Amino acid sequence: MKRAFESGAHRALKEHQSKLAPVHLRELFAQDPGRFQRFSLELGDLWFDFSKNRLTGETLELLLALAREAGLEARTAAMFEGYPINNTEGRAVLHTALRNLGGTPVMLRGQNVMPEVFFELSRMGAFAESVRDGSFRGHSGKPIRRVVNIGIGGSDLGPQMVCEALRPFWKPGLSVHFVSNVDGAHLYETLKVCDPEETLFIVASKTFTTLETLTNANSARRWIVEAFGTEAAVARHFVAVSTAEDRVRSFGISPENTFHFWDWVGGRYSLWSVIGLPIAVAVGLEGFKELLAGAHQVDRHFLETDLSRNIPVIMGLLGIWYRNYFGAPAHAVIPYDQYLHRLPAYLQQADMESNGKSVHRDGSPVVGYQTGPVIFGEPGTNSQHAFFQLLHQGTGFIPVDFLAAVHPLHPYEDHHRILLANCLAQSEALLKGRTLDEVRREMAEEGRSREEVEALAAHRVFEGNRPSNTFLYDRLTPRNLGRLVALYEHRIFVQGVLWDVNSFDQWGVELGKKLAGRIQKDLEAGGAAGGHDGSTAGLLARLVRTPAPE
Ligand code: G6Q
Repeated sequence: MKRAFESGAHRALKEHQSKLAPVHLRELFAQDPGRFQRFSLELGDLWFDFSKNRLTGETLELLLALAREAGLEARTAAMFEGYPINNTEGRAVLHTALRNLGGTPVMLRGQNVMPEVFFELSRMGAFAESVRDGSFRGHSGKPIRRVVNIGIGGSDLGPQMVCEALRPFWKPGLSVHFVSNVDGAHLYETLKVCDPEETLFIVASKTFTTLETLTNANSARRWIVEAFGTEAAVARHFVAVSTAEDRVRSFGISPENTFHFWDWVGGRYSLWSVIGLPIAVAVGLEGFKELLAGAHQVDRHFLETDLSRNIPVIMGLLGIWYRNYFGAPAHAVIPYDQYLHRLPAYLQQADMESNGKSVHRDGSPVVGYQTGPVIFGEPGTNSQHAFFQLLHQGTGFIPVDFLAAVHPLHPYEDHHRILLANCLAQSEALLKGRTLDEVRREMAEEGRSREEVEALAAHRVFEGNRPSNTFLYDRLTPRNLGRLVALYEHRIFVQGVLWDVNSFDQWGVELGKKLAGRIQKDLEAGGAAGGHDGSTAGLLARLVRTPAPE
């Protein structure tokens, strides 16, 4: 099959882009009073408005043709059906099975994976409930009040983002913490607020070989053993989440305290597995299942809805439109929802580790087009006072996703109105901009002198025509959060298919790890063994010669 970017659909899109590029979004809205309805989609109580994009019905048709050229529907089916689409690691990609609560069989190499999925889910759920109701106790008999997840990357960002998002649903008196960085400050500052008698550590590592996680877990283990004066305490203060049972056992965590998942769950797609244990502890098994149910609804929507009304497909195609036809270097995700403050960080990994690739699935180089953009963001309104200047008036444009809840999960309704007003105002400002004439008129009305108007007017012009999507959901419930995360996951998948890259491997993180091992040896030996570039050798020499401060 030809790649999408070698197809007639691609050539047609390039031509179409050159016609549409000079057209302002103001004109598109003026021409079509039904634009908002025409370019909005609904799923449950989630509303997806993509009308503020630089597109017409024809653009959408052409983008859909590009998706068909890429064989999107067949590739989607292959993922859901357990084909080893992660071809460089020879693995299936079946995180969707983890939220398949209806239990329809999901076959992998002739075996239905659902019984083991449900088995681990119920083990995890029972354990989480025993921590929540106080029946699981620490070594000295006290109930657990703090749970510390030790993991990094996919074994940290997902559960952390979800726990933060669902804070209003946490069980009072029980808190979850996340330690990821090998920088000892992370563990040190976390342990300061923990009492060993009431603390449970979850060591979360798919491979159980990750240096950062094992270093933190060993230090936490020492902290427990020193506090209780016996190794026996480890059994009541440590559990593990992993695919590598033997390594967990050698670390000293028993099989009863180990929760399993499988190599067909990618790290950055694993929050739906037992990697979600901190979520289940914080919000309970029912809350966790609601999260799964929301994601499952999106899976069905993605699989069953015609491409033209398929939310993740449209999200993905819009990203392709800006990245590959307008040269947008980045994509901003701005939740006007403080509870989603870790969502941009989570999506940075999910998207950039998945689609930050420069070879095709068959290993041939990607030539002539760009793949994944930079993903970034911060909650609104904070981001307005930080980097929105560039979004409004920088050279080029960066498409933005706005996310907001219709109703808050806190009592301050007046704050919420201000928050929502700002969210809508930003997308409107990006769309409309402000022309030179409008600036002149406004300044004259403010009573500014002609000289002042001439000196400042150009600085106050916003060209507008900058695209955005807006997601509105009723409340940030576990179900809505599940929906949102799954939408972004499938958006990533769609884009990976169109770029023909493997979105499920991450070879790009290997080299740094390998070199860190060598440099660590150099640091321990007090000097470089050679083979480094001049800068690295120079920095290493400074580090080993610099004595510790008194
Ligand atoms: C995610 C990546 C990566 C991984 C971490 C932690 O998709 O593979 O972020 O999750 O390196 O790995 P472990 O869970 O094996 O410790």
